Amino acid sequence: PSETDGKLKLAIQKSGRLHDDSMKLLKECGIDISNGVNKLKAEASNFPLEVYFLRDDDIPQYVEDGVADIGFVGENVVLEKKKKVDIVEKLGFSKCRLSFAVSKGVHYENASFLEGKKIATSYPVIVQDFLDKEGIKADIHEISGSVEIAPGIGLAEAICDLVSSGSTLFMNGLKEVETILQSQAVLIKNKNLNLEQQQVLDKMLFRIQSVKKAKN
Ligand code: PRT
Ligand code: ZN
Repeated sequence: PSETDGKLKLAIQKSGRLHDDSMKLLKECGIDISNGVNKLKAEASNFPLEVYFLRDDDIPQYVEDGVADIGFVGENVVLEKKKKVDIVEKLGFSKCRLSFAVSKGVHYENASFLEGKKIATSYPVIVQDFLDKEGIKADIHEISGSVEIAPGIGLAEAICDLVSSGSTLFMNGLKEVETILQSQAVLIKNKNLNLEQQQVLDKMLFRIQSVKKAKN
C-alpha cells in the first residue's frame, strides 16, 4: 500500500447494484464524500479517506496490489477472483445467492444430475470448486451475461447464476435447484496495511458496526 498522507484508499463500484448502498453506508458512517461520481476518485471532507470508483470485478485485484487499501465488493466476486485479500466485515447489503437452475420441467434430485452436463455460468471458479468438492465432472461454459437464456437456446442443461427475488429465473422458465453460495457486500483489505492505515480502518469499522447494530 502506498503511504500518502495517512489517507486510506477505498475502492467502490462506479455504477451498478453496489454503488448506491456503498455511498449510503459511507454517509451513515458520517463520512462526507464531496465530489460527484463521474470522476475516478473523490475525497472525504471529514475523514482520512479517498474513494476510487471502479468496475466491481477489478476491485479485488486493486486491493491485492495495494492500489486501493480496502474495498466494498460482493463476496461472490472476491471468491471468484481468488485474490489474496482479507475479508474483514460483512456489510449487510446486496444480498443474493449463487444457485444452479434447470428448466422447470426437468427432474433434479441432487447435484449428481450435473454429471456430464453442460453448465453455463459467469462464475466458473466457484462452480468448479463446488463440482470438485462433490466429485462431479461437468462441462463449464463461461458466459459473461444473460446466463439465464442458455438452457432455452440449447447451450446448456443447467446454469449457475446469482439470484435475489427469483423472478429472472421464473421469467425464463427455469427453477432454482441448488444454492452453492450465500453472498452479500463485504469489506476487503490489503494484507499489508501499515499501522496508520490499520488504525484508520479500525475507526471506520467501528462506525460500520455501529450502523449495522442500529439497523438490527
Ligand atoms: O459494471 P460492473 O462490472 O461494476 O457491475 P456488474 O454489472 O458486474 O455487477 P452488478 O452491478 O449487476 O452487480 C454487482 C453485485 O451485486 C454482484 O456481484 C452481487 O454481489 C450483487 N447482487 C445482488 C446481484 C444481484 N443481487 C442480482 N440479482 N448481482 C446480480 N444480480 C442479477 C443476476 O445475475 C440475475 O441476472 O439479477 C438477476 C437475478 O435477479 P432476480 O431478482 O430476478 O432473482
Ligand atoms: Zn462486474
